[in-house]
Parts: sequence; C-alpha cells; structure tokens
Amino acid sequence: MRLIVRPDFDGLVCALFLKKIFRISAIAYSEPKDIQDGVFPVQPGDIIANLPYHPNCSWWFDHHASNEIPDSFRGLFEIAPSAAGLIWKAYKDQFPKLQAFSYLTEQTDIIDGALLSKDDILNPQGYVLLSMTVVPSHDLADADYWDYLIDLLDVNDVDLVLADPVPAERIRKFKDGKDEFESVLKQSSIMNGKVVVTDFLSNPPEDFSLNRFLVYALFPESEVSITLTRMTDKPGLVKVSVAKSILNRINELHVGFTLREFGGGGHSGAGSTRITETQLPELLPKLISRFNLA
Ligand SMILES: [Mn+2]
Repeated sequence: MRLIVRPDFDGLVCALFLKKIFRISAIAYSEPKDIQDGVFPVQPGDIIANLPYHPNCSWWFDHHASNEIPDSFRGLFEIAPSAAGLIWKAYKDQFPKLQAFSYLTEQTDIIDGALLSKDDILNPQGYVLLSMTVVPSHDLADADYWDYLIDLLDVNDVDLVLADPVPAERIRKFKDGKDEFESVLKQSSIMNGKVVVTDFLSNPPEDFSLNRFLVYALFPESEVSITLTRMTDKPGLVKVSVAKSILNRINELHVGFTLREFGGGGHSGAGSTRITETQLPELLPKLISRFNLA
C-alpha cells in the first residue's frame, strides 16, 4: 500500500506509526490543497494521513476540523492536536511496538497542536527543534530528508536523533540562520490592527530557518499572523498562511472555516490557501478585516 502524508512533523510521525500497522510499500508527500483539488492522483489502496479525505483512498487518518466529512470511511477522524496522536492512541494496544513512542507522541501533540511556550519558540530543544527543520512549504522538494527522518525517528531516542549527522546539519543551518531570519521577519512584517502580515514575496528568507512561531514572540500584541510566500514550483501563485498567535489566544474566528471562503482550509488555529498574485490586492484586505472584526 502507498501512504500519502503531509510532510510536516506530524505527517512524518504518522508515517513512522502507520508503517508499524500497515504494509507500506511507498510514501508520497502532498499538500492539502492538491488533494482537495484532485491535482494529486489518489488510487484505491492508498492510505492518506494528516491530509484531507479523497474518495479513492482506502484508509484515511486526519484531525483537521475543516476536513471533516459526513460519509463513512475506513480509518480515523477526530479533532485532536495531531494525527499521529490519534493513530497512536487508537492502535497502541493492538500494535505493542507503538507503546514505546509515548514521548514522541506527546511532543508531536505539542508541536502540531502549537502548544509551545515563548521559551520553546525562542530557544527550541529536542523534537521541537527537529520539527523546525521540517518545512512543508519547500514545495515537496525535500522528500529525501523526510524519508530519512521517518526511518531515523524509529530509534526513539531524542538525543540520538538530534546527534545524527543529517538532522544535525539542518539544525546547525537553522541555528546559523536564526538571527538573519529574525531580521528579515521584522523587516517584512507589519501590524494591521490585530493582524501581523508578513510579506515574503519580494524578500524571501534565505534558508531553512523558518521558525513559524517566532513572529508571535516578536509581535506579542498580534492575535493572528498572515504570511505571504511565493510558490517556486507554481509561478504566479501566492501561498497565504494564516495562523493564530499561540502566545495570545484571544481571537475566536475559526481559521480553517474562514479560509474556505478563500478557497483554502485548515483547522481552528491555522490554515492556508493559494491565490494568484493579481487577486492579492483585493483579497488580502478582506482576509485581514475578517480577523480584525472578530
Ligand atoms: Mn497534523
């Protein structure tokens, strides 16, 4: 069976766990929108995790509120901090090999559920630090690294994982680029009421040091962040990522449902959509005002 996951930290841990439950012959990576739009070809026999449902798939595991479906399906859906956590809880008794991964599961819930503290953001450690090297917005070009991490996480020892030369090199780059990223982030961000908008279209950050929560530590008064990035493999399209501050949890608007009005989706705290660059001047102010009025 082929497994299709979203390549964020949760998706990689889903892959690690599902490999212990199913006979997985191949792992493929997709962004949610490509599943929703039918751009990513899903075939009978495929298992989908941490991504929206597709009618062709045989099994589906997800936890994003906006992806809930009324039909019946094989697999699991529940609104939860992470999809990996759902899988772990549901299968650990039947598949005892999973039981040793309680710490990884707990950390994945913290990472994917954005339950980090200001200190975790400014000075990440352990699996939180590792998760900073897994950036799905790199246009699926990093599959070798994701494959490697799925296998490496199986050693189930955070110190051994971090000491492995492959992630260690990414972590070194992440740390080296941290200050530069912070300055680009400050230059590219502006407060619009309660919303901090980061425009990386003309000045994209150089490297892999994309700490997606740093903006909240730098703009503590913000309730919501909107980040604009260019999609290098899809010219003319802008990825609009919206997320609520994890340090200032006031805004009550549901990000995923709100983004559905703009052709995207996500869960209550974070989501994304893609729009053409020409639509941006019209749609961005609308999106900002939806959150400012909340
Ligand atoms: Mn997830």
